[in-house]
Amino acid sequence: MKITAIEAIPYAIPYRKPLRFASGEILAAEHVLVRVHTDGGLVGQADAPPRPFTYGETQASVTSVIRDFFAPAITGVGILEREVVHARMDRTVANPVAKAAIDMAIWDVIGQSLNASVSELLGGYTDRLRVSHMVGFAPPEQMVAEAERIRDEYGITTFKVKVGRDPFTDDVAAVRALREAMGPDVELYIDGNRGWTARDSARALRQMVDLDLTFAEELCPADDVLGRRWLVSQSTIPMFADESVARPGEVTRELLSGSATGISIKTSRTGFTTSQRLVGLCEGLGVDVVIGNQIDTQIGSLCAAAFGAAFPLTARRPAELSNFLDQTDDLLAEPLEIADGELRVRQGPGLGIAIDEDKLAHYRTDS
Ligand code: MUC
Ligand code: MG
Repeated sequence: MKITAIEAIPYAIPYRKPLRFASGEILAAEHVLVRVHTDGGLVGQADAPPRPFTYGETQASVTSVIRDFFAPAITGVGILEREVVHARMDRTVANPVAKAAIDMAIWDVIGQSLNASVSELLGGYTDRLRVSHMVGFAPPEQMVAEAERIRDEYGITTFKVKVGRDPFTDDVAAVRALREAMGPDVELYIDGNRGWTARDSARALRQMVDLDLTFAEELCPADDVLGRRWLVSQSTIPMFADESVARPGEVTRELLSGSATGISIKTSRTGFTTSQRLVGLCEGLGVDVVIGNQIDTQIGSLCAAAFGAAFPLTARRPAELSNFLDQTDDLLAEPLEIADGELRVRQGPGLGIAIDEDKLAHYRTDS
């Protein structure tokens, strides 16, 4: 079965409330729905969430690089020839989110053609994941109210707290308020999106040493090479790399240089094919991972869940799968559900993505 065409459909769905963090803010899901058509009549689908502040891609660039570069390069390639697809796409550097969506849509076709779920094809370890919820910037009392609502409505007890403002006037107080309000039984970890310096990170971590944080993610930029190693060498909790590890070589560099001790895997930026390699790399090195969220829609969260549930290493920790809860609407015909703190993996064939075509017609921005 061969690829005959690739569609890149830009759309916009507003969020109920903005998600704010150190490197940016999200007010609407201005994403691109990617459809891979084949001569067998099967169509694979995935979502591309452009993040200009992280990888430099925009909705317009994702749409045009797919239409003008990737579609011509891989039309005619067989759906099982994933390495050919990647070799051809990699003639164009960067553009991780556009490449990842094409990769996942191809896996969707493969699953459909075999009448198997992608999660089972990848590894089939479990059928559900515990969920971690991301709490964005707001005054401490609002952050606490959000975490309490999410715990009470969805049974989620793991929270990733966004930091990266002024640690000593804003962030430490917010994390402390969350721990005091939620008690010892919830799990808390922090994500700085590169907003702090290594020096302030060290001081802030000392001030939060009694708050039982599980780990800290991307507190300062990877380009602060020695600062980050210095921070890792004295931290009492693991330091995870996220946006600094968008490629396998970057994972190796951050881990072996001692600049990080764990990594976030986001299917939105490494698809399934490369994410699979990252799991092998981390397993071989004995390094912990978290399934991260790139402020994904239900389609993106469904893909992250399919991948996270496939392997013991990725299923070990609660996965970040709940950002879609803040969207006013979604393209999935059958909504994802989080109950008792868990999300069940959608069964196939493929990824099990059914799009509500009326909603797509309503939200697409190219017609
Ligand atoms: C995260 O983990 O950093 C913020 C920007 C982005 O691309 O993902 C988020 C969450
Ligand atoms: Mg992060």
